[in-house]
Amino acid sequence: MRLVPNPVLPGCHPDPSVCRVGEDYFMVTSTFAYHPGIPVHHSRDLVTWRLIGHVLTGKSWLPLDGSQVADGVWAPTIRHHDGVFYVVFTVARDRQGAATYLTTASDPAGPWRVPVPLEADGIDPSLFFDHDGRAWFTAARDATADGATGPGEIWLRELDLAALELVGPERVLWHGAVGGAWVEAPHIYEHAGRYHLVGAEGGTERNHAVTSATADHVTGPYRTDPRSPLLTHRHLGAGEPVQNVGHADLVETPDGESWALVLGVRPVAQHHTLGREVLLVPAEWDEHGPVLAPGTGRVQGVEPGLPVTADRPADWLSLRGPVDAEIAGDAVTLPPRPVPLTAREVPAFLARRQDMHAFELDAVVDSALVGAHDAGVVAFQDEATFLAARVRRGDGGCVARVAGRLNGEPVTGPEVPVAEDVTLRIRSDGESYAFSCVSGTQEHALGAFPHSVLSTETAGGFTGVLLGLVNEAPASEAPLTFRGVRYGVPASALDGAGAGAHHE
Ligand code: 6LW
Repeated sequence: MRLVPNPVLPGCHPDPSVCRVGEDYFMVTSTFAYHPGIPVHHSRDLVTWRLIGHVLTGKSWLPLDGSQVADGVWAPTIRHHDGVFYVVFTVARDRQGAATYLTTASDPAGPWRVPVPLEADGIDPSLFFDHDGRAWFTAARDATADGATGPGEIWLRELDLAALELVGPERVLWHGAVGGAWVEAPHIYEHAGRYHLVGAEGGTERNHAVTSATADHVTGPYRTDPRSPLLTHRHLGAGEPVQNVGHADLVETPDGESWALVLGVRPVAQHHTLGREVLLVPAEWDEHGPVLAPGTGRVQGVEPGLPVTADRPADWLSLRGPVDAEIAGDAVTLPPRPVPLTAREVPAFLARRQDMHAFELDAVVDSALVGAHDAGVVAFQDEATFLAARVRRGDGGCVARVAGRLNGEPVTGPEVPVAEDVTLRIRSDGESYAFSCVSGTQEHALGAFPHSVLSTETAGGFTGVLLGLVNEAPASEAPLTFRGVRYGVPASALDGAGAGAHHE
């Protein structure tokens, strides 16, 4: 088996699901409260993925007003059957499945039809098309088994493909292999006449794991594959560069090789900021079922500092719905909105996933145009945890400063007067976020923070950092253009960036 360079899709792209049509692979991932929802990536080799569209765009978008960042669209599954692409997904509220939807398309790049609700409980819906043409829906929901926490029960019903409705009796298939927490992410596969239910257990943190069960009939009874966990890094210790490995979807190449896409994180000093990323692992089948990462039992191919993604086109995201942004080359114009990043509404915010540990984000603002704006560049984990280098008009002219929240607590840094064009900058070496501004020829440090403050381990949630632009301003203000917007590898270390910001 060749060693693949992992992650194959870096940055916050959790819960990968993949299908193959001929020589083409299509992958979907979770987008929480971000818009547009559910990116569709295409690949010919499972290693290089290119964004071709989104499932939830302006027209079919489900309103996410009021949603916390980590709620919203969770764990889509993509499948192809008889010329039609299917995606099923959950919309979560308060970290629980609240509604399940199904949508279809003839072209995975879109357009996708307006999603239809399915009468289904829980999270992590999936579809399985059997060789007899019947379609089966599975999902994970809370179980009542002793000691279970979170989803703990995988259930199944038939999907009527003409009516797009669940029909027939509901069957509980499985309560997991390793006992306890978060039995989820079910996908059924048929192999050599038997049915294999592959799931995830242990929660999507350090104890995450791939487990499975097997049956002679799609409806069960399913018996746990006693080799479970089939793949986990829970026992490899803190030194292992990839952690939280789980949530697998398997796919076969035209030549009959099997591979799995799984999620995992790449912590730096035990804290991860890039979210859950997509990793590729070889798989094979034996008489008992799937074997993941045969011969090694772990995700390989992760090189520190790689991949470098700066030249990839940005998949720009807004929060909870579209913003009327204009993007022209490296210039981004954001309308004013009086909505702070702390509010569960649609702020004037446009961002891309942080998908490299070390990066530099620059944007130039003409301070003469900054009226009642509070605008800047932001490293955003969620509505309670974000840090921004912002400009606003003070009594004596325009000033730049760090302002944000860490676990809900306001953070502000000292103000630095700026004139005319000002470059706002966030720079990271992977272990810190340093904020600065360049006014004239001088770079001024505005504040630096350890990377851990924006990590999932400290902030909670499970979405990863986004890097972007914000324009908080009364609606009566003019739109603001950020010029020279550049996300890249840092040019040089910033002297003295440690000075400045403090918790209030
Ligand atoms: C996803 C589920 C999970 O639906 O996180 O805890 C959810 N595990 O599998 C969101 O990514």
